[in-house]
Amino acid sequence: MTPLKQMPAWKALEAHAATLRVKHLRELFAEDPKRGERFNAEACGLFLDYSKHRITEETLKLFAGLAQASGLEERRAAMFRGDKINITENRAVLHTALRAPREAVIEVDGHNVVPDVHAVLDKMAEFAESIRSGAWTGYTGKPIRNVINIGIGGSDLGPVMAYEALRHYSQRDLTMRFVSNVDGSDFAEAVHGLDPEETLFIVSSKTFTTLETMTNAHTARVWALAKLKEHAAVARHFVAVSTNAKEVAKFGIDTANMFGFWDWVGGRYSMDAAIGLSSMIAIGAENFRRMLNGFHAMDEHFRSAPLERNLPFLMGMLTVWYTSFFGAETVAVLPYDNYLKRFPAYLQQLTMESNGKHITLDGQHVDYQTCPIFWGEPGTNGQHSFYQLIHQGTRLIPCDFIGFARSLNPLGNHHDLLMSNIFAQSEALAFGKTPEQVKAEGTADWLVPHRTFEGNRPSSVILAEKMTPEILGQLVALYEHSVFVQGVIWQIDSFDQWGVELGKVLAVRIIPELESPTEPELRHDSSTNALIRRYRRMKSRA
Ligand code: G6Q
Repeated sequence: MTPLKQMPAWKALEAHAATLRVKHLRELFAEDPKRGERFNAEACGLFLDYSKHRITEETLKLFAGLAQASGLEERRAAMFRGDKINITENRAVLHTALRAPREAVIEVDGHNVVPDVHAVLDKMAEFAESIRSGAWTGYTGKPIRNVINIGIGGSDLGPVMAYEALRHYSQRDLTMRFVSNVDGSDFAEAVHGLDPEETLFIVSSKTFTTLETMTNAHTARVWALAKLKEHAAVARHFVAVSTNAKEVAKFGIDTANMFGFWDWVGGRYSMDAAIGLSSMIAIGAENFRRMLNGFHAMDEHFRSAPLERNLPFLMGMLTVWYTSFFGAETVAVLPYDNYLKRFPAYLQQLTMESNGKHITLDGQHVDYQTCPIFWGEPGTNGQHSFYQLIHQGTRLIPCDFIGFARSLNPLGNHHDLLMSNIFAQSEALAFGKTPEQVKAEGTADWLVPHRTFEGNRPSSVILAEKMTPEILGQLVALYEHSVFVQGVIWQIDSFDQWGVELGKVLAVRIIPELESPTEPELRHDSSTNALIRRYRRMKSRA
């Protein structure tokens, strides 16, 4: 593989970037007054306005050139085909199979996985409906009223985000809660006020060995059995989502109540696999399928739309563009929809666990930046806090604004007020306010620099008609594939997570040193040793 920076297509983009770094968005709009009507693309139910980016038609051509030189289309085909593109774990990457229609054929090692996917979906649907209808009862015969998902990372962030995003569609007499942190307070608060007789735990863990999840699951069993007494109650109050039947059985969960998935589904790409069981219980099987249809529609768009109209491609390349050629270190994701309040947190894992890497597929250290830091909050709240830095700070922060034409809760003029902020913010970021404009408002000379906005801050606006299960699926798949595009250009494996694996090993080594009744012999560095000693002293004083 030709190293990225030696590719003529990269060099061409680099030279082109030099001409655009000194151009203001005001000039780009002045030279091309209709760009706002042209630099946009639409797919499924999503409309993307990318005209307020520091690009021209030439940039788009060079993006396509780099994609071609990087073999993007072949890599995309390899992913959809089920090739083992996750090379460090020797695994296929087939989250797209999770939402493929029943009749599709996608093979891994000669085996068509689509019937397996649908068998699990059908089993999930049957179970979810039995909980929703009250047909599934707890050990003492009471219907389940509370569902608690225990999982962490990819086994938590997607379910939490999807539950919040689709809460409008959820069955309101079911209480849904999520426990992820090994901090006992997370568990204690999640079960606060709940009756074990009416509570179902979904233990979600691909490996069924993750320390946080297993600790919480054991605590949950103790909590439930304190009231239910009989060990046989576990089978009515615990189900598992996992790929590890052996460990599930060891825990005491009936494997008939285990919902499986496969090693070709990465944790952060698993919210539409069985890891979405809590979502399905909340919104029902029909709405869950609508969400999968949304994912699939975006998959098909990514697979077949020409690059110049391909939303994930455009968004992925824009991230590469600012990261590599404008020194941008972060991307802000700003949903103007309260239901999407956990979307930025979800995207943090999707983007940064996927592309936060510095070794190429060839095993070389990269000599360029890879994944930027993704962050964000629901928009209007952010406007009263960190937007100051986006407007007038010293860093370039490309923004993704996400908004809807219709509110699910139309109240007076709330929605127009909300949406006017998206349009106003992206306009102000791009065009700013010149010293002349500020002076013309009668501002005192000394105040003018403070009240001037340089502008030239790029942003995308993503619009959809209203928040639906389909649209959520499309949005998530849009970012999944955008992450894929970035990973291909940066020549990294977007589908492993050795940094996460490290954390799983390290803490385990220290636990006995914290718990040992006698002073342990510590062999860490002097800082870690001193911290462990101080923690032991403080804890024994308390
Ligand atoms: C995701 C990561 C990681 C994983 C968690 C939980 O891509 O692999 O976030 O999801 O560490 O792992 P388990 O599901 O195995 O408990």
